[in-house]
Amino acid sequence: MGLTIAEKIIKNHLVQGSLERGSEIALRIDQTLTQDATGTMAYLEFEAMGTPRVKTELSVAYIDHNTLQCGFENADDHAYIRSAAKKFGVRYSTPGNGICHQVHLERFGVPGKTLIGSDSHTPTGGGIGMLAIGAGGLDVAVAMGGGAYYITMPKMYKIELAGKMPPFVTAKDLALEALRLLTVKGGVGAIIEWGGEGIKDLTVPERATITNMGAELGATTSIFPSDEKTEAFLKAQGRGEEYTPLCSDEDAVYDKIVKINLDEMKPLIACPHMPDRVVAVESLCDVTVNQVCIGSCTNSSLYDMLKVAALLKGKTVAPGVSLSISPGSRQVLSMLIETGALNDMVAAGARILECACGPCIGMGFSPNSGGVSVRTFNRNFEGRSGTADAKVYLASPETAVACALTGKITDPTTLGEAPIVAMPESFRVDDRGVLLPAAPEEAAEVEIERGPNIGKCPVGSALENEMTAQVVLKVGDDITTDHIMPAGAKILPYRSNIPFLSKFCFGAVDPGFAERAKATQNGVIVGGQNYGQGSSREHAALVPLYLGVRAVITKSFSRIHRANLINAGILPLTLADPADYDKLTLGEGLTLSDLHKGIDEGKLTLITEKGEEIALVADYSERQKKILLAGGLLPYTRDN
Ligand code: MIC
Ligand code: SF4
Repeated sequence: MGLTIAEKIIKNHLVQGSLERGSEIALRIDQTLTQDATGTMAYLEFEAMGTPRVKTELSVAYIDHNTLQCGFENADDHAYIRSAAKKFGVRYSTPGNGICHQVHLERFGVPGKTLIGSDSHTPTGGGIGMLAIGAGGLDVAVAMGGGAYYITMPKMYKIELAGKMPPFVTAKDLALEALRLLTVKGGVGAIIEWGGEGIKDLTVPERATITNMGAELGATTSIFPSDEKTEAFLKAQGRGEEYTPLCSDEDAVYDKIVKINLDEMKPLIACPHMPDRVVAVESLCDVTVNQVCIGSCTNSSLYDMLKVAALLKGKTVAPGVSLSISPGSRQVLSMLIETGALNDMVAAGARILECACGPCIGMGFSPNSGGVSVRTFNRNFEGRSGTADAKVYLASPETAVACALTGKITDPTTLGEAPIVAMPESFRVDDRGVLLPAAPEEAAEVEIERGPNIGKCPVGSALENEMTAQVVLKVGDDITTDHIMPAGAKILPYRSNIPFLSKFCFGAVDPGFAERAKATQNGVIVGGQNYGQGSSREHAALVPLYLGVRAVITKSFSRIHRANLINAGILPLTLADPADYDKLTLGEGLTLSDLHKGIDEGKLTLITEKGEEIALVADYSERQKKILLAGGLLPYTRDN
């Protein structure tokens, strides 16, 4: 039987298990990345494991999320990460050097290698033919220490492109089309390979836009072949020797094949507040726009920025519209300066922001009350922008410019000729923004800088055999990690201060939750479908752990969040019959007996205060069972 691209990479990195889909596999990890919002905790966890140096081929710590420094907190986190990176053998990408996924693609991504990152958009690396997967910080810490990364062998999906994209239809529209067809749950448990004639023309940055938003489909990762376009990109980055061709076999087997005819595509836009609420831009033309934001790890490449500059050249942003542009990396920014493109943006009225995540994670640039913001980003969850009642739409850079120029949601095809931008033969390579770690023989002398903002990671305790608990929260479908543990400028600086963060847990959903859960100390959360989608932040598990949450019972979970709950020692359980969701009520007492046997057998029975019995699925691998019994991955790793 032939193999898919992902299966070939997995086969080369398998340390345990087989290619049988649905079984647990362990992978050798070549590269890791962290960013600053998840990185502080990840390096604290790495320290707690007691390994002196990373064992990967390459590990990079990026500073890109918490770049607003309104007090000492973020700067303290950066100093901690910089010193930990220096000591443990990790490269440190300085603030201002760029967004982790953009910089990693430019400078470090290698076809055929494995990468895990403590950020859900790590699959961006699939654009260059890597097997790149988002994970919780603790999983990344384990991989840095040389441990394998465990996942369920995913199903294999293929999206086949035929035809040619019409003018003003872009890679972003393709990512949105995939979301329209498959929804935010459509990729769960699968790796999506993009193929067909239609991919031949797509450059690496365009492919990376598409693999980036595979995260919104819930996919384990997405991947493109490594071909002439990949080779050209690597050569232009001065890394031609890192190229290897990679494609799937003719007779590779897919669980699902989706076909998209590019000729029929139109510019698309995702409406508030979910990335899969996708419609044609032309259907929304009367909506007034207050703000436009261009950038993020989805659309901040030089390719995107040059198109934006060409469309803005000689024009003026509509009165009343605030346009921000954040180039993805210092390489992109300096090339925009060199080519004069930056001036075209500035002259048109754009507000140029730092090369960082910025508005995407609510780090500044929150819209006005009830405002409409059109963004080239990947997520438009309610409240994520920092303004609770803002309406955020997601679109391509071309559509974003059209909206900025007219002040209304506007189909970019009305702008006239589509800009044609060529990829440069060589990028401006300057790696001074990445600091190298200390040599191994000097590492012992490096002092770790621990300012007052650097806290500790909470650790769970061994699982008892009987649990009496109480439903402390009941929520519906599609709860995101932004609901569970919000981000934004006010809270992000406290990612290593779990007691402080806990005050905001589920704040926008139920302001009384944190106090109630903390007082109960044996809480159960009840959720609907796709619970925990979105970010990889393990804080969405660590904070509930701190608040005494012992189990989460849902109709279904997102992959990374479920793994984070297990790592934290919280039981993720699913309802054997989803209709039983209606039987569980807030405040109700619950009993789970014979837990150890139930976990071993994969099924548990819950007894409610009313005396009803509810069957639960406790479907864990042998390793996950041991982790849960030990009270989480840290105690498990320590004990083993
Ligand atoms: C996000 O886009 O939500 C983030 C911020 O990049 C997160 C990571 C985090 O919460 O720190 C992600 O996608 O994993
Ligand atoms: Fe940063 Fe936004 Fe990308 Fe997350 S999605 S890594 S916040 S740019």
